[in-house]
Amino acid sequence: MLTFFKPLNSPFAQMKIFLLCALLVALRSFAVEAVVHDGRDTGSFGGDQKVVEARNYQGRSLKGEKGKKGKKGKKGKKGKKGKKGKSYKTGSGDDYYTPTTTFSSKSSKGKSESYSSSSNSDNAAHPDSLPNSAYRVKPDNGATVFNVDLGNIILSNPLGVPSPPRSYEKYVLSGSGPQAATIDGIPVILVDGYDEGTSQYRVVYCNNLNVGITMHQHGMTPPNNEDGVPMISQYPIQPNRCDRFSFDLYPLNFGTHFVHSHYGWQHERGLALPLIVRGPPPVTYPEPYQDILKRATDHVLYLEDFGSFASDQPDTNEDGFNQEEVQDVLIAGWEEELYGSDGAPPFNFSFCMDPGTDFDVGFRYHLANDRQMNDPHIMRVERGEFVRLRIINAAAMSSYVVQFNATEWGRELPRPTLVAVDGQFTHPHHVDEFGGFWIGVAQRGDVLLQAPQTDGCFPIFARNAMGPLDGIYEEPLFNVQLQQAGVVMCVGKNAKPPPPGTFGDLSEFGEATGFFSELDNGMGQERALRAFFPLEEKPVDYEFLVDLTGDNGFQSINTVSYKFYPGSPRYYALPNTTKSELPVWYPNPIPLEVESGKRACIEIVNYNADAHAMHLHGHSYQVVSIDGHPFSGAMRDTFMTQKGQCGRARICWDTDNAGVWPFHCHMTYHLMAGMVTTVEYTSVGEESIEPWSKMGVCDSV
Ligand SMILES: [Cu+2]
Repeated sequence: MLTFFKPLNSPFAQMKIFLLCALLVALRSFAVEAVVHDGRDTGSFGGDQKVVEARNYQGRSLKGEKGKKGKKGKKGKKGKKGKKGKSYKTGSGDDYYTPTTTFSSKSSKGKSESYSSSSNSDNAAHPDSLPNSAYRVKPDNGATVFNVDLGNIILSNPLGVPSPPRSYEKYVLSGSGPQAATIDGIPVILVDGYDEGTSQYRVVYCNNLNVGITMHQHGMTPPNNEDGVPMISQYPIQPNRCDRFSFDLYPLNFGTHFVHSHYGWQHERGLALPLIVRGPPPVTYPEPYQDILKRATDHVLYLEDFGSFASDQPDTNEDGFNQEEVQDVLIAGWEEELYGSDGAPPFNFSFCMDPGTDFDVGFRYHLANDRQMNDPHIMRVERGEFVRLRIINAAAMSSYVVQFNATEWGRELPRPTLVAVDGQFTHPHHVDEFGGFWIGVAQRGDVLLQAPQTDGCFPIFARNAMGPLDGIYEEPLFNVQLQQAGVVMCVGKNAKPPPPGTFGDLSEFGEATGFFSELDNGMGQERALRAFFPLEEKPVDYEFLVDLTGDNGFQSINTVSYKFYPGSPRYYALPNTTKSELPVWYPNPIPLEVESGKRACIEIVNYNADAHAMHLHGHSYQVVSIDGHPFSGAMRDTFMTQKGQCGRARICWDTDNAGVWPFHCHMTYHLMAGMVTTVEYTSVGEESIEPWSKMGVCDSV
């Protein structure tokens, strides 16, 4: 399985591969030019020279330059058979097929994405600029295919203000095949896992947009080259091409996850969907929950925020598709503080800020299962039916508290009970203990319910966990009663769903306490959760300190802002490098380096006024202490920090999945501003790894 890490035997062979890659890259650029002249705008392109320079830089090994030994020259791509690298093929013949869905007329209109309207020129050379040809990988028999298109969503009542419905552009996914399903009105990737033997994730994504995409299986633990991060683990899937993701699933992968693009702003623009791996509950799980898990029906509560705007300029991003405009407003504000203005001195962001009472970014809409609360999805269940409600927070910036408003629940399970977070079992936890289930950005939670024994309809609300408002915002901009989404559960055949508008607000709830601060309920819940399968006792091999520094958007980790491709290196701290010398994409200057088979821990310290949803790719970690108080907390892939005051949390994991794995804030505007680092394996057993070597330069041409 790890053969693709194997180094080539001779430096001469490596050189040949490198030269071949450089040649192919150069040829590719000519083809791209032809596409541009054809009038199709598929992004930004640059000359051959710049593209090859970027490759050279990559191949040169930053680590080697820093004086670390034994890692140079392991760049070729070898033996990655059966992996998704195969999917970019050229030529003709049986390997290719014409998709059954045609290009949507919208997606070929030439609307292209840009990533920062003020810095597009920095991205002139896009190494992922491949010719836009009609080649597609042929799915295996029985593979599931998901098409990515540009569609529309019709919404009304922005911020609760009655208004005529209006249409917004939003990415949509539609699938067919054994792992495609529709649950509660939305498309879902649904995989059956088995206790004995492995099952396989086998999904082909077809890109019908005119811009590259990547697809990240959030919460999965695949081989590194199936991770879906642009230019770290894969080339973006080019327009009118498909890419296959195929990897084994194990019992620890059973659970509730989601898939989202890791490219630019695409996730916030709707390029995401639920991923559910079903499987039997642990045989040791306590009763009656184990039995109820076997009998429960799967339902989905899928949360998104939509229509971002800069909070102090509410008219930004009016079409819902111009996140760059919001980011530019934020950056201008942060830079003013950073460099000082109007006689104010420059602000030092590396000290412990007080918890923020406001948000940089607001949202006009909160959606549950693609719908607003004034016209919610109706979830039909039988009297006394057991429901496993799989809650997914796919929002860009918003955290929620999910409240279950039935006055009485079933007899065998009289209280809604949390059994898993982030796809990992916890000890059963009654969610009413903290006033609902608190779910941070990118987190998931599985709540067991038993429907009441009498007919009726009741809402399940997800309220934006905004924090104390302190009268900062005027209604209706941040009317807390309207900052919510939800579904309506209707029990029994005779229950009549409410007319649209009936559940447009939630009249009864207390002060909108925040998720994040010292005494808030989200943090209370985190402290109360206990992993059902905690890490084994083991000495710690790596202790990392990760300081979240910077203002609400001048985001950095240990004072370095790193960005994923194609974000421009607007903020950076590559040692001894000026901006003009940077290639368009470059290795993380300060990764967290580990070897395989070890125990690693990170102490996260949040200097920042805002909270952050810290997500590690490719692993589950355990929350083992908060503010210095040790406990056997939940296994997670995303931890929501406290706001400000240098709140601390410690997470630990086993280094059992080699590769280059991002560790980043999942809140879109923080991520895009650079709150990213990487965990990089330096060896697998006896072999050393050159990070960046495994992406497969040649595979993609
Ligand atoms: Cu953040």
